[in-house]
Amino acid sequence: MSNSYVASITAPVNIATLKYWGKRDTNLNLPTNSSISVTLDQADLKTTTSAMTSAEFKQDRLWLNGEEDLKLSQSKRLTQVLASLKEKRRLKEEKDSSLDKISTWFVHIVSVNNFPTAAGLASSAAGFAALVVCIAKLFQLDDDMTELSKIARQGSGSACRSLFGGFVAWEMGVSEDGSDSKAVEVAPLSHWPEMKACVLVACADKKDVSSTSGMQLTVKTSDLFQKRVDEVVPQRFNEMKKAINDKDFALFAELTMRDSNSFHATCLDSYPPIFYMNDTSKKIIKLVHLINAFYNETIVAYTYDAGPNAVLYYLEENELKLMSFIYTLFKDLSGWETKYSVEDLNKFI
Ligand code: 2P0
Repeated sequence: MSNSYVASITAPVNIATLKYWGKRDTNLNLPTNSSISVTLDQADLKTTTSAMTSAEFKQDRLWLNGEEDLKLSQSKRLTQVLASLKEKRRLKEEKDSSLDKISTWFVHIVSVNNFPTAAGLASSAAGFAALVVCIAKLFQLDDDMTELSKIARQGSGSACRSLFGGFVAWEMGVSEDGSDSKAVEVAPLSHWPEMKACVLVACADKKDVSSTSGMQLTVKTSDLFQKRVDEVVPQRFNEMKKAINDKDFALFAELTMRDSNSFHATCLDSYPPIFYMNDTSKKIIKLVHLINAFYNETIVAYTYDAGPNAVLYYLEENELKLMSFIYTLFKDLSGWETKYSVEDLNKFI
């Protein structure tokens, strides 16, 4: 019998291009609509998580970014996720009596983000995805990523999409127990390796309205919300999957920008309204539309999560075209007035 087991893993951030916003079941984290995301390259934004289990440990403990996080270790979601993984390990031990009974031991977890936490850059997505995959590795579970995505989903909805690289769909499912609400791969990154993303940090502070409470307020109070989940998203979900499969950037970009706008419109339509974007975010939106108009081609798309920071999607072949504007203008967006026209952009390149 071993005295301890260890495992380590990294999980990348995913940024939704078709947004999850609204729960039909808050306990199981079941969404009101399906969503799609692109999982960013691991080298850039990621969570690294290590876990150890030992017969000597006296309680489950978690350190987040170097500090022990009492709030998280007492959180219902974390407890639920750990309990589900321990139950899977227990079933495995039941089938194979030669295995150590580590499902009864406590776990110590250390997790580090290499980017601002809770600033609308999907930190909970990478965090819970890393946690679930790390503990599954620690427990030597045989479940595939789609199966594990159902557990990650209970930690944080968007986390289920970070178990896959590339282009990922979270299928909302219809069952009450959540057994069909899971992440599936739409296409691997190798299908469209030219796709690139860049993050423009407009503000790295923590957001003041958490996603969980923000989406509940939207579900309860927004008139626009029902149309979004009944009509807009189901159609967009199929169109976006097709755009990805066809590698149709112009369509992918338009759907992405429209969906970001639609999601933020339901936030603004909540009562009291929720503002995630700031003035810099709005200037970036204006700039992106001007750049596309300047080239007479859609070369870049923006999307915003529950925060003011922009994620821009573009194809590698257009990187120089895009960055010539971004480098010149983003560092001084305070002087950038929204009244600029396409012709004015000539001054900046
Ligand atoms: C998304 N967001 O699809 C959307 C777009 C933010 C805006 O998923 O309550 O942290 O933990 O399930 O996953 C953020 O919500 O919320 C999110 P919970 P989560 O990425």
